[in-house]
Amino acid sequence: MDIMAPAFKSVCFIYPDDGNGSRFDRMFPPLGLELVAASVRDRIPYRYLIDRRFDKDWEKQLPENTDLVAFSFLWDIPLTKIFEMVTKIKKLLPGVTVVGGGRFAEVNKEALLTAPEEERLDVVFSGPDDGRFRTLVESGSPENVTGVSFFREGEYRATPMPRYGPIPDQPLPDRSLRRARYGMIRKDGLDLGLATDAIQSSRGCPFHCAFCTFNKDSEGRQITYTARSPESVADELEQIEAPFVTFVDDLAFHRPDRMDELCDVLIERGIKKTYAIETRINMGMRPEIVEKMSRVGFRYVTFGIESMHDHVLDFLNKGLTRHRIETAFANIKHVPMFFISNFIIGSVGETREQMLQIPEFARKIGLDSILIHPLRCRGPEPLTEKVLAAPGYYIDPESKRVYSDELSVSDILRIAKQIKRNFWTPKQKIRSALKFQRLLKPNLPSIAWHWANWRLHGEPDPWGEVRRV
Ligand code: B12
Repeated sequence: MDIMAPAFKSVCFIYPDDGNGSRFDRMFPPLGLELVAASVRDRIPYRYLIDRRFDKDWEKQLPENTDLVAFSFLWDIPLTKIFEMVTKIKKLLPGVTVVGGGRFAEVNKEALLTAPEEERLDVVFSGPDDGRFRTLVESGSPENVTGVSFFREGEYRATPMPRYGPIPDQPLPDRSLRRARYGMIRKDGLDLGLATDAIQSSRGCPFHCAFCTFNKDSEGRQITYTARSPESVADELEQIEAPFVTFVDDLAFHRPDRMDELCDVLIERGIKKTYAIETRINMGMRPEIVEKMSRVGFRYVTFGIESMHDHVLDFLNKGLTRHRIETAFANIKHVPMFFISNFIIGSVGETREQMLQIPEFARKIGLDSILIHPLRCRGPEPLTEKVLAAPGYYIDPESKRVYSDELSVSDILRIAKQIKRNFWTPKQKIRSALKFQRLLKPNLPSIAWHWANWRLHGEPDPWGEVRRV
């Protein structure tokens, strides 16, 4: 029997420009939308993806027959910018259905759906897609889809949010929709000539760090950690052409045995690339796996240590102690990997002197680079209450940074700069640069060529014309 025709025939996926995002933001493809697009590959005859970081003339690129537009909003973007885009789309494509997903859309769903008709979205998805976009495409009606919000008969409505299930092994993101080159391209136009890609091999995190805003869903439920099978991760890596791949998992090394299996599969299939991951220091408890990972290509590891003072680790609810951090690093310091760590400064009870001890500690345990973040209370995490309950501590309403009677926001920013200066001594710069060169083997002549090209042709508009593949 023939399955029913889908309710839509041409979908255009739109990934917004991220304005003042990170310097190397073109390293990351619109993976979430590519997954959503893959889920309807066999159901929608015409699919098109606009990445506004590259596609400047996006209005002109909207295919004429589009009857469904799907946006992904992962982080803050002024709502007015969204409304402007929707208004344009609705004018250009009368009768079109506009839907959105991603964390920012989820948090702002009510505002996005109750705006005046010409600028509002029609449906907002909360949580990971996991096949629900396909259900909408097939049935045409949001009532049949779980975890979505919409506006009907003058009322804002929402269907019940399902529990996050396990992260699916299939489909793999549809990379065939790409027209832009993703790689180490700096916002000011400097192209380092290294193609990059990203993969999500697990999602969720079982820990309860006080500052974390993303390990819970919009109803406050912890997002259970689940991981894809090593085979499915290897299948995807096999399809990826870029030599440098970032795992966007919140916690890439949570199950050491699975990581061990993944390494075995990669060795068996001869898949050789350079990988970047982010994880906790529990990696240090299984040094034999870490050594294998390094052989396979895992070379760039970012940890969330946050602090080396037990009272601060306790305040941040990190579930770590200084002793444990030191033991973990002592076990893996020798492994050829580039180690970076995040540190948070300005926690309740942390003094200026304690913050300034970071560089020495970081060098001692063997870190090659550090990232310093002034503490911020950004959302519905338990931290805000803890900070406000501490006498003499406050939250800056604009930046959400924590400050105190002792240390103002600018004092803390100054300390952050001082920490970086103290860490990056000339000797440290040379040591880290040499290690980076040895492990990641950047193609120096190619970088020099790109740099010279960039200098000669002036600094091009970073958001301007880009070469197409
Ligand atoms: C790559 C990345 C970046 C890159 C982005 C490059 C770029 N411009 O695209 C860089 C490094 C530049 C970056 C920067 C920042 N990032 Co970031 N980033 C990520 C990261 C690691 C991966 C995104 C990804 O590919 N995920 C994998 C895909 C498969 O998941 P997904 O995109 O969420 O899509 C799924 C669902 O959301 C949903 N979905 C999404 N869109 C849609 C659309 C439809 C129609 C449907 C049906 C479903 C749907 O279905 C998808 C499949 O299941 C995530 C963490 C993470 N693991 O997700 C953080 C994350 C998105 N970033 C985050 C943050 C906070 C930032 C920064 C603000 C950090 C900072 N302080 O500067 C900046 C903001 C940049 C800016 N412009 O302002 C937060 C967002 C938190 C939040 N909103 O609550 C996250 C979640 C990280 C975190 N754990 O804190 N980031």
